[in-house]
Amino acid sequence: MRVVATAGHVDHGKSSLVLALTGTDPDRFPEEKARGLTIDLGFAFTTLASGTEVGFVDVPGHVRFIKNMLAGVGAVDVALLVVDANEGWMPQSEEHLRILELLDVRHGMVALTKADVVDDETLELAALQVGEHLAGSTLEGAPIVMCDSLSGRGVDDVRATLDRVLGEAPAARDDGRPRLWVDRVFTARGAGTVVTGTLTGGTLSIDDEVFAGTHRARVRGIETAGRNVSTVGPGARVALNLAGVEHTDLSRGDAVVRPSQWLTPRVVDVAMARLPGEQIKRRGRFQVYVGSGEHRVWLRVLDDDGAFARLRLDEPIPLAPGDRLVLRDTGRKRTVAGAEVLDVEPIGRARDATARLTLPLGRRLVSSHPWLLVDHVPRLAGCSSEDARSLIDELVTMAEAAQVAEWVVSPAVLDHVRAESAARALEHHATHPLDGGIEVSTVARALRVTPQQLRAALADAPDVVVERGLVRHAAHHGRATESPDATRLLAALDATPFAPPAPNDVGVDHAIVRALVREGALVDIDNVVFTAAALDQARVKVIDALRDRGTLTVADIRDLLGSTRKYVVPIAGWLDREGVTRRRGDDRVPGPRSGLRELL
Ligand SMILES: Nc1nc2c(ncn2[C@@H]2O[C@H](COP(=O)(O)OP(=O)(O)OP(=O)(O)O)[C@@H](O)[C@H]2O)c(=O)[nH]1
Ligand SMILES: [Mg+2]
Repeated sequence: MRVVATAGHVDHGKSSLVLALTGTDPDRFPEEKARGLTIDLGFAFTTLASGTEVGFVDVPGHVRFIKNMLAGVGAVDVALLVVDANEGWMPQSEEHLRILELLDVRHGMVALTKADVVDDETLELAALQVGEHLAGSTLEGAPIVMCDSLSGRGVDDVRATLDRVLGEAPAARDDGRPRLWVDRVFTARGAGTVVTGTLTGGTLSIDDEVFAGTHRARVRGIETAGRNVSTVGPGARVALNLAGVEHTDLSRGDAVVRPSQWLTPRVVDVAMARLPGEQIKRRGRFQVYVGSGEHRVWLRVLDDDGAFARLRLDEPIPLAPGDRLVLRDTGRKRTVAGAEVLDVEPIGRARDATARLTLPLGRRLVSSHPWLLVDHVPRLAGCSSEDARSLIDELVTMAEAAQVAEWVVSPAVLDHVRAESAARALEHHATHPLDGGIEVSTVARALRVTPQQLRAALADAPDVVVERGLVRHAAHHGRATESPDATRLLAALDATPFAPPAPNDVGVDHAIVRALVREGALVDIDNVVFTAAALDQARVKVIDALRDRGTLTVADIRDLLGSTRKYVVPIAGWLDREGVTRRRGDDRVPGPRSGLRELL
């Protein structure tokens, strides 16, 4: 299905043409029928010769209802511009064309209606005049077809031309991120809440969990062109039956989206497209039209040329880069500008924003998000996951970003983190030569990154290593054993291994003792420090003696090691804990780890 919106000045015959094309009068309200004036959006369907199904959104032409016109065209990319051949180009012909242009509608046709009330010459002149007005717009060169909607003359030509235009217009994009801008909300007997709208960006299916406005809901039923379906793709007129939300909770302008696929910003940075001759205050209130909605915004121009602005919305709505907005000056009741959303998560001060907004999307995201989560890219870029992947790959290929674990970072950020980590590690090694390095969490905090980010950044860093939760410089080994103090201490202890002097008496700092204990060169047993080698020797001597004698007393061990009780009591306790010996009364017998299985 394709969706086509009408456009054009009041009374030029939009609704009559939709009726002639579809057999459905799009004017739904008695008041509209009575006055012959469209007030609100109307909807109708038909199938063209090619088999293309078309959903029409018929908009009002009267300037008083421009808000409804904007709601109708917000999600549509093909237009049927209607011009009365007799009256010719009128103010809302112009304004509607400008609006279509600001919304970047690039496909469409013109129907010159009421061909029956003018002579051929007037008709030809009208066509020429319309062609001139289209020149330079996004609809330049669009086909112009004359018709009389009352008698039906030329209506087949309109159909055939529309069929051709739709065939040439690209199909609605499917980015896997459906968004339905709600244009009607009502309750249907036995069904509950129903919303209708134009679906873009992706597919919706029955049972999908969605956000409707700010409410969680579930899709209970889907109707399109009068048929119940279980799933519907982008570029269609859709009615959704929603469970879990009251119709009073929703209104025109809300969007139905899948959870967590969209950011719902209150502040967005945009590129401005001012209409010719319109001036825009540097700061001020405007009405902004997005999708099917009208919102109040506070606008602040960001640069001297007025090319960029920051908009503060009065309520959050799901937006993404590329979304088009229309700005109207409420005081002067005029459409003054369009805007294209560039940044849905503006970070930093407004006056710094311009430099970034001139960058292409990928580089812009990397520069505004120092640690950009890969999974966050579709929301920030307004694209599918596949397109996000290509965007990142391209940045990496162009050396404009690197991917570390699940993040995309600029080379500058990565270099900074690596260089700072190396510098901090070196600094730490200088003051704590015995430490293996500096805690990951300490460095992370100092560099304002998470420990996970730091680890990821350092994983392939050439001169920094992360080991046992510590960041160390690759050139630093941090082995206390290799320091002169350590060598001196170990030599002093080895001189009388089973009656070692206290490290204090050797004049060695306690920090070195701790480091050596950590590295396994020393063992601290109840505040008596032995070398690991001494304890190994003690183990061997005790096992040998047990093999000969079966049991040993503390006094036996003392004699065996040529030491005193002061040292032997801790050694015996250590042997027990190691499982080399086991206590039996005052005796030691072989323990489970003595290797003396025959004596156990
Ligand atoms: N003779 C003639 N009259 C037409 C034709 N098309 C529309 N009309 C008449 O023009 C008047 C306005 O037609 P509508 O279709 O309501 O015009 P509209 O553009 O929908 O008007 P709004 O929605 O209010 O902007 C009606 O009285 C129609 O009967 C046509 O091709 N020939
Ligand atoms: Mg109408």
